[in-house]
Amino acid sequence: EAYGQSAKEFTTKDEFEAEAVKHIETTLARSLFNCDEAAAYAGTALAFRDRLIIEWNKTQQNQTFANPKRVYYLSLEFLMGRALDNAMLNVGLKDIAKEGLSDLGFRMEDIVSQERDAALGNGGLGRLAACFLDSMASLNYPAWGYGLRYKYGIFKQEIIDGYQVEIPDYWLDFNPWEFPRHDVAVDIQFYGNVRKYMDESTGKQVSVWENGEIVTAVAFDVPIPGYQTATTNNLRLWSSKASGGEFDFQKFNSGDYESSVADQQRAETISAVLYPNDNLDRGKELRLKQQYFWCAASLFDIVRRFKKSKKAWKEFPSQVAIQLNDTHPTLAIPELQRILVDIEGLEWDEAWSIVQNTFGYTNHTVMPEALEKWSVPLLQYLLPRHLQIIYDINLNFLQYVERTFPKEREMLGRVSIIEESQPKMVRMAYLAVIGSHKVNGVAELHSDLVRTTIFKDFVKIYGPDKFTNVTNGITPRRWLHQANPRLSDLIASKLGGHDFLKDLTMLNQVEKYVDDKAFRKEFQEIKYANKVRLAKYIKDTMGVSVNPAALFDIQVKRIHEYKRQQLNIFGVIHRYLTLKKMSPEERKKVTPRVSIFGGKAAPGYWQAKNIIHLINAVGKVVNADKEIGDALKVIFLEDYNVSKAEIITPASDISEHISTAGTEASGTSNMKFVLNGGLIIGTCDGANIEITREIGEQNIFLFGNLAEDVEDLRHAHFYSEFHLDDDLAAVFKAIREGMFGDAESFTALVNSVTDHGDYYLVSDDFHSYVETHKLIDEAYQSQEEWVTKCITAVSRMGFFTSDRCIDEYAEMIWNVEPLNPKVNG
Ligand code: 26W
Repeated sequence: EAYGQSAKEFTTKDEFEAEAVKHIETTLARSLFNCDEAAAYAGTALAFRDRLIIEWNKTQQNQTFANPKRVYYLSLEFLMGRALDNAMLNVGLKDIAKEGLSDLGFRMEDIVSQERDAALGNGGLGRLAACFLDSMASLNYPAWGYGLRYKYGIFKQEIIDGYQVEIPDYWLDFNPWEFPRHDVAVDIQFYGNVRKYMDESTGKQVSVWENGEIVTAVAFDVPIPGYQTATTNNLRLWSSKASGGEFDFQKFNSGDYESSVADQQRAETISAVLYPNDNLDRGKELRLKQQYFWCAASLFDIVRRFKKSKKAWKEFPSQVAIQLNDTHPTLAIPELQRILVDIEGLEWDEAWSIVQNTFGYTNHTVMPEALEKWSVPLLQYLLPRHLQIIYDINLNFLQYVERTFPKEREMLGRVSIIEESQPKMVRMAYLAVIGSHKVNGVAELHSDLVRTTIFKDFVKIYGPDKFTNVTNGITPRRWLHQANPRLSDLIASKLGGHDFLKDLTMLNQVEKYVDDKAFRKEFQEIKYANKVRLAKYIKDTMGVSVNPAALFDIQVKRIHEYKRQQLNIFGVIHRYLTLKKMSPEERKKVTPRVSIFGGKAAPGYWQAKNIIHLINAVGKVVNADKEIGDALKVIFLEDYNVSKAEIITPASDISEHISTAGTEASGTSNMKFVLNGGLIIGTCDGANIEITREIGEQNIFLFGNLAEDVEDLRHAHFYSEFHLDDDLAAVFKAIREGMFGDAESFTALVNSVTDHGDYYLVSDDFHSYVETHKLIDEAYQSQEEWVTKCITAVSRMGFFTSDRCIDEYAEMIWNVEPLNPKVNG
């Protein structure tokens, strides 16, 4: 009610203008005479927000009335990016808004880019959650997202003198897309002790968790509109505040003002900042507090909603499906058991069967350093009752294993939730497996590795059916239609409209036009225009001119040794050395390249920061080398995020997905690049394998060793004599001799390959990588064949929509159905 009272559903340009102007003049209290782009953005956003609210309220009413089984997607990260463009496209009134803004003297792109990214995530896992929300709404699933409302999202990255510098991302000063629900507040307990007593009337032992510290969770709701449907779902983000209002008034009145403020700040710290580690578990107490705070608030909300229906507890799993996005929300398992047993008074076994039938767990990584473990002493201190429940879950489980496999006693230590280390640790992935009815990986190879490595024993214990695969997908609304409207419209012109955005398998009809001259020309022109746009962005932000006719070679993702940006930059250095040896005539014949990098390193990940430094140092030398000119440019784009990805993704000729085989669970940007008419160079890893199967191996550049050989190769680095590939040795020599400045700062990076076992197998894959890049240069020379590959690949990407993915989850894991959005006002 703070933002004006009437929520008119505008449908024409004039009505839109009237709404936007009304918001600018009244909600923002600004005169149209000094309406700048920020105000125009705010007015537009508020006008569209009004539209969303109407649909949102109807959807929630409809869901309450029909009371179907709902999906709850628990994710500590939602990497949403911007909301306005998405809202306009989903509502279907972007063109009207564009004309209206133009009347007011603004360009749509300028207005849309006023919005700050909602960057509540690190990388793949967080962006996947955002794509899933889009698909669940677009397919009319009654679904809720639950997350944390971080005050600071992922840090902003600046590159200063070639080094990453982190700037806090305070993003909430104007956020029209969230609605505080001060009436939806849940008190969450930490610390304290457990008192046990015998209930005389029932003869049952009762546990009471008491004397803890209370923090209040307040809900902030974000509407999630589906594409061309009335369904508008809800993303509920929890914010922490001190319980009992602003201050503890007792302390305040007794003169202890400081400690009253300190309590308040301590409470607010819980939802203050997103942990910026990707694929690394550091076991920090505040992170555990975040996890419990969010799980407990979400479960309270879910249970409260269920209880309104007055159904019996055994119906709970028929009404509620909860998906755990990695192990981060695993505490929801003992928390639901605690609610059912300690608060609702159910028998342990009945409660446990409800728990198991409610949860599904998605694993996103098999790398040991990313698997969460919490120390027993920390859990004992912070969540004493949960630790007891975890021990009881473990006892029951181990007794079952012992009964079932009496001859395999050595298995017990391996599968125990408790690792017998010093201190003892709780293995969250095992708890997640034991507490769920389905466990899935995110691409076929990854799901195979899940079954054969980290959860091998559990496959034996539970049978193979508990473990399954759901290959990741991406929303074509944001990643094709919004990021690349011209390509979307070209496809629509051949397919009789934009229906393919709701059924991406229709893309296969594009293959008919692969030899159509006009279609090919238009396709090429679109790619070129997207490259011109990126070139302009590079010029504007970095002052470097790049030739849009050069081959754009892009690697944008979190910086991590397993993703091997170091392999890429070593390859670039090799290219530079090769060019330097050539005569000017020879050099003119090579395919000109622009090597583009982007991505953040976790602030404490020193080696990743070295990689960023090397890329920037190489860029500085190469880009200033007059002899080289357009033949090679090296760009590190600052602060890679979702909205930048929308500019970068459509502009690639080649993108790099070159992780050590068996380490990248799926990858999702690989799908985005191919859908946008770029080819990829990649290892046989994650979803690259399924992309190859779909688009054909003549349309992808695969290289490198296979996952099945990785173990032996690592072993060989330690036990056989090591001889470095000549080309890679020359690259290292150039680095050591200071060709890119300060040789010493790159020593560790080089040594990780030469002296420390080359864990990521850079040297093993280098030759094959360089040879494959030569094939790419050649292929790019014959543009006709290149375009054929690109168009063919696009037409075969239908499988990788997150709509397919969500339908698979709904059918195999959640057992939920879409709910028709009745438009009944
Ligand atoms: C505990 C620290 C931590 C934080 C984040 C550990 C692990 C993570 C994530 C699971 C990392 C992540 O984003 N994984 C990526 O998930 C994507 C979506 O499934 C996959 O496409 C990527 O391959 C995978 O790296």
